[in-house]
Order: sequence, then C-alpha cells, then structure tokens
Amino acid sequence: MLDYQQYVGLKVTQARNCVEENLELLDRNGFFVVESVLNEKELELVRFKMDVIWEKQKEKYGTDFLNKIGDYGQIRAMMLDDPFFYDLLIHPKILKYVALAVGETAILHLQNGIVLHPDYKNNQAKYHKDFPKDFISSKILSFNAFVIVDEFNESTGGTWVVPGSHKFVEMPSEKYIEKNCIQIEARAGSIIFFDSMLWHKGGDNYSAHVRRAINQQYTRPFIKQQLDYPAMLKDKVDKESKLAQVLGFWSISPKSVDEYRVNDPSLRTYRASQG
Ligand SMILES: O=C(O)CCC(=O)C(=O)O
Repeated sequence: MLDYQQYVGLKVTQARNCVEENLELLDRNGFFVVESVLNEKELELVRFKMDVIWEKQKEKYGTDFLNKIGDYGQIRAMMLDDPFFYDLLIHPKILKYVALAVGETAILHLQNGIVLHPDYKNNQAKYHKDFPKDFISSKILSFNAFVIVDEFNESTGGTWVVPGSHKFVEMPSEKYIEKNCIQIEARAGSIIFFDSMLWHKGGDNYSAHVRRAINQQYTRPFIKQQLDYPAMLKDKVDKESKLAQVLGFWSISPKSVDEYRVNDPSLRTYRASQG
C-alpha cells in the first residue's frame, strides 16, 4: 500500500483495474499501450493484405506522384479493397476504449495502413498532432488506435511521443521535446491508444525490412471524416449495423429541407442522440 498524506477536499484518482489504469495514463500522459490484441496468425494475414493493397495503390497512383504529395507509404481506405479491414475498425478491444475515451457514438475519421520503408522519411516523421487544433477541449474529441503490425523498436523506428503534450495549446519547445520525448517499443500485435492532440512522430527505420502499422482515428460524430465513407461504401454495408454507425452512416447531414423535415426525427440521416 502506498503511504501518502490526505487533504480535505482533495480527491485521489481511482484506478481499480487495468482499464482504469489505462484511462489514467491516457489522461495524464496522452497514451497507453495494450499488448497482444492481434495474434501471430492474424498478423501474418494483415501483413499479406496490406502488402497487396499497397502494391495496388502504388501501381495506380505511381511512386513519383505519391512522393510528390507526401503520401508514399500510406495505404488509404484499405476496407475498399478488402472487407477484412472492416473487422479491425470494430475490433471489440478497440471499440471498448473508443467508447470510454470518445463515446459510444464515435465515428471513424481514418484508417491508414503505414508502410515505413528502411531509411525513408515520410511526412509523419516530423512532429505533429493527428487532430491539430488551436484549442484544448475539456473532453477528448479525437482518439487513435495505432495497431503495431511489425515490432516497434529503436531499429525498426517505433513511434516517438511527447508525454503530456496533449494538454497544452502551444507546442512544447524544441529543448523540451528533445529532453522528454520517448520512443515506444512494443511487440507486433500491440496497440498504442492515444489522444489525437498528442505530439508524436514516426521513427527512423534503420532495419532491413519495412515496418508496418495501421492508424485508426475515431472522433465525435459531428467532426468531418477524412474521407466520405458513407458515400464511398453506400450499398456495401448494412445501415443498421454497428459498423455502419462507426463508418458515419448515422451522422450524415440531411441533404435537403425535405430530408430534414421527416415525419419522425429518428428517420433523419443525422440520427437522434448521436451527439
Ligand atoms: O509511423 C509512425 O510511427 C507514426 C505515424 C503517424 O504519426 C501518423 O500516422 O500520424
């Protein structure tokens, strides 16, 4: 038992189980890691499928063009090519934390496969926030589940984070970042969950192999998605499913006054109680 002085009116954070411990880490540091979410068999399949889609996207858009627009190594909207990636969007261990951090009505902002090539610097190798706003919200608006597909270590280029930096509007000083940043090392199959306001960057891959990961970002439903999934996936998803809600099918602005003035508000395209 920890010994500490108690003060009238001063509350102590409760962390009675590992979920509450993780939520405390999220609040104080801006991130936490959950290990062994995907097993080796699942990871083999994920690697294979990511490689297939990446080759397809590279073929379609061309290496030079992808380099020019800073999108080389980013596999966009993998679920369009392979419905397998739907399952990862609604993986129960991911959705559990999404619901706790952002709310039950959170929607997908993006699902990007990341292929970090040896000795290659992509756009994410610079410090950035995934939800770069000039304010700090009292509640989490955007949250990432970053799936580690190949081991993260010093040599493969694990993600760097600046703990606690999600709490401040200003970017920390360069000196502060240099002295306080940490590189996340974790086994394949782990997930880094983080507040999208956290300053972070990809590492440098000094190994001989690509380092794959999948970034899934979830927001409150009133925030625009990176891609218009309801339009892209129309007719491909059961509109009444949890998947549809996560893809944003339940939070579409009515396209006309007629669509707004429906007989029953529950029939609106932006459904009641989505928030
Ligand atoms: O690849 C990484 O380690 C970081 C990627 C990243 O920062 C991002 O996708 O926002």
